[in-house]
Amino acid sequence: MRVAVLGAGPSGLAQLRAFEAARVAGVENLPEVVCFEKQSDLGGMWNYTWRTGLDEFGEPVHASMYRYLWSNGPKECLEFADYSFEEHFGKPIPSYPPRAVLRDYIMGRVEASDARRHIRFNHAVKWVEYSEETEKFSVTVKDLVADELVTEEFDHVVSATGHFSTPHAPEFEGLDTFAGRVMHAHDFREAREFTGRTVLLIGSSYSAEDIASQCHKYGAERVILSYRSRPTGYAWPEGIDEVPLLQRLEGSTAHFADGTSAEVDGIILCTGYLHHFSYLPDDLRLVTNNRLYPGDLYKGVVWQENPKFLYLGMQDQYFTFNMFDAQAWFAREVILGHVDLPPVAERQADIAEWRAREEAGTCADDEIDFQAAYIRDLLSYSDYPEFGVEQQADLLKQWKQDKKRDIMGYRNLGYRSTLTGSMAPPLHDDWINVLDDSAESFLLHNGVTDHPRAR
Ligand code: FAD
Ligand code: NA7
Repeated sequence: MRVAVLGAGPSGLAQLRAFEAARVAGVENLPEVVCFEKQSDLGGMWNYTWRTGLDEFGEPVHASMYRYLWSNGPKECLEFADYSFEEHFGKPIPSYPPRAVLRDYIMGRVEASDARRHIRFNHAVKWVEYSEETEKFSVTVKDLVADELVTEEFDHVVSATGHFSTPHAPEFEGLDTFAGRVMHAHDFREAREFTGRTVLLIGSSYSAEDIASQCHKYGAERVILSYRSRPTGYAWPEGIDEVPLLQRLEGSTAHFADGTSAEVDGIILCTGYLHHFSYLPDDLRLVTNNRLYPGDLYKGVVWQENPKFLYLGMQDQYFTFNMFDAQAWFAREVILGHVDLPPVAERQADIAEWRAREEAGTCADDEIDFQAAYIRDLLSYSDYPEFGVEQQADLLKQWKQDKKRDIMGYRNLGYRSTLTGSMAPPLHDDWINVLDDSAESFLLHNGVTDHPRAR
């Protein structure tokens, strides 16, 4: 049996780890697993690149992360159950590490296993097709270095190519004649571009709030957040304002729905992302908005129309790395035939039940509890280690409150690991003052001296 894993970000790596864990546990007759990754290294979204648009091979740049990005949730709520932060760094570290530190952690678990040898880097998946006749998938990939297309057959395919990469970029009147910089959050890289300037951000979710904080931190004169449905509602410091939706631009003047206007130097569309699968035919392609329980996926993972095709990480996310693990361990059990899939109608009823439960939620705490319940359900199907999902849900609710209390200061706080019981130390200085986000600087300032990145 052959399994193709598409993408070597946290979700794809979780799938490789899941099979590796089975091998170590002595499970026999495991499939051959091949992971295709279009980037030259693993880590997915956590790899930083200065590139935007197309990469050196003409492929769309996957990365949406930017310089100075720090975790926007406590690391205690994404900790791998089988590899704690303390195991990786040798001691407790603060709860909100910068991007490079989280990437180091992701890499650490991979390097401690044999996962890397399964990955074909610089291989972009171009097309996947299922044959009813052979009951196999043909996966066509482009070897970007050799510049040639290759097609191979697989019994199962796991799509783990992420869904925060293809911009959803709506039109606004006057954008086409605006004299300043216009970009989507996907292409944002360097906050200092806006030092001393006024930047308008459209949107009021994670990208908008984080890019606003960044631009403020790195010296933007003014940041204006323009919302469609509701403002973020945070007590922003002076220099960050919230206004209703942009109606039109006249030259560099932005006009908003409440009749106010402002002169702006640049505009960033923080308007979310599309689930986009250029390599899939309609009968395998997930069509959804960004929500906690996309339709057509049994247990959020197994494609209804063809259960040999599976998706990881397609949900909107409170939990991240450990949820991907729970999904990957479940997917492994499905692929190995250790989980008996119920008939199609029963699966459909299960999906409908979860979606009704999601829709009954009325606030962020309900959403957190929903995702925790979803993960708890997944865990009942595999031997993925216990990690205190409900305790982590409580931490996420605490995080919400801490953010509400102090949007520019919440990253100074520490939380207790549900795995090790250790309390994270507070950040060495106020986050707003820490301009160097390198792993080396973070680790040294937070007392981690014997980790390779700190030497
Ligand atoms: P990705 O990380 O997106 O990985 C997908 C992989 O698939 C990539 O390596 C990509 O190159 C590859 N791929 C895509 N298409 C192809 C193809 N055709 N062929 C071959 N390979 C392909 N999460 C947190 O927990 N904390 C945070 O602070 C946080 N901040 C975020 C900030 C931003 C700006 C964004 C965009 C996301 C953030 N996230 C955060 C969520 C983040 O997406 C997840 O943590 C995680 O990266 C998702 O993992 P994934 O493997 O599902 O997808
Ligand atoms: P999200 O969380 O999907 O949010 C998208 C935002 O964009 C949300 O505020 C939307 O407003 C807004 N939006 C969408 N379409 C429009 C239009 N047409 N006009 C105005 N505003 C619009 O995406 P994010 O990028 O913030 O976060 C995604 C991930 O990236 C997340 O995991 C982060 O950690 C980083 P709405 O509230 O729907 O009215």
